[in-house]
Amino acid sequence: MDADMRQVDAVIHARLASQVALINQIGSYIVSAGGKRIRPRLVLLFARALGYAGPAQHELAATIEFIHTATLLHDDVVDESSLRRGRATSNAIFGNAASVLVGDFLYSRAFQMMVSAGSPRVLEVLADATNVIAEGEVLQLMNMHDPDLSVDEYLRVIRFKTAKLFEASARVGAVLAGADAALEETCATYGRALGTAFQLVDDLLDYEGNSDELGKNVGDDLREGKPTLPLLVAMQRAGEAERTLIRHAIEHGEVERLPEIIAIVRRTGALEATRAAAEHEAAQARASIAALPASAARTALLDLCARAVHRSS
Ligand code: GRG
Repeated sequence: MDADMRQVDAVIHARLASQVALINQIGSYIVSAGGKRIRPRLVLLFARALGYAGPAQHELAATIEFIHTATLLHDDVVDESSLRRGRATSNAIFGNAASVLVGDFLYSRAFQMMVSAGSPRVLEVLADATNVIAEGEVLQLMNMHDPDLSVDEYLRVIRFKTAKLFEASARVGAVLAGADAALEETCATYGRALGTAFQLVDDLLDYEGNSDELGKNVGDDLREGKPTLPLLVAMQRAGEAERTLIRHAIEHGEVERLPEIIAIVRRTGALEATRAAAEHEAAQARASIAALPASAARTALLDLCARAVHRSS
């Protein structure tokens, strides 16, 4: 697997190349900062779990990492974030315009790569996924500063903005291996549940985590007035005065009272509730692939479920 991931990295570096210097500079800045490479790993693991060992997997795994990287560049501009992968964000260093445009380069390069892979089904999966991710971001924008957001609406956003690319990664691995529609759906169910668990933990780490380990600033969600599950649960469980404080912070994006809000979130058990929701999704992911033939790849997919929930970065 490590050798395969090195091949994916080689494709990433090769396909990053452009005749435009600033693209090379920003592209290698964000790519060399690393990242966990979970989505390309999913492509390889599903391909392998279903018996595929052909050459297209590295190219398509890299394609998905490019789509992911493009969304990060755009997201950091939208969120005005200053720290990502333990470094100053690209927007902080090179500015918003350059970040958005290099995101466009990576996104369109990903489409060149998937077209050359020559599978209409892969094209369809990735075109649909990127469209849903964009819908998720717009939905999230519409939900900003809304303390009355329902848990269902919150879950809809995370299934769109995050779980969809996990789902697409699993589907692409399955398509490569020639899976029929039912087997592709099995893999998609895993990806959707794992991606949902992953974002739930992302949202909890924004309150529980530590910026050094996370590589990004904690408290960013509150600063932006994002009503994530830790806050929604804390509001349900807190008394009147504390609920008013959280509502006000969501409405106005107040970060000054972050320590008080973290204390309420902790005391009401909202972090445990968020982790329990993530555990529930991870269990669904595990259950969905229980019937796949036993293999090292399937074991790695099962392990990934635990790692998605019990992580600090
Ligand atoms: C360019 C298709 C396209 C859409 C733009 C801005 C936007 C619309 C989408 C943003 C979607 C987004 C960033 C969702 C959050 C997903 C998430 C949890 C990112 C962090 O993933 P990790 O932890 O990152 O896997 P690393 O750094 O490990 O790669």
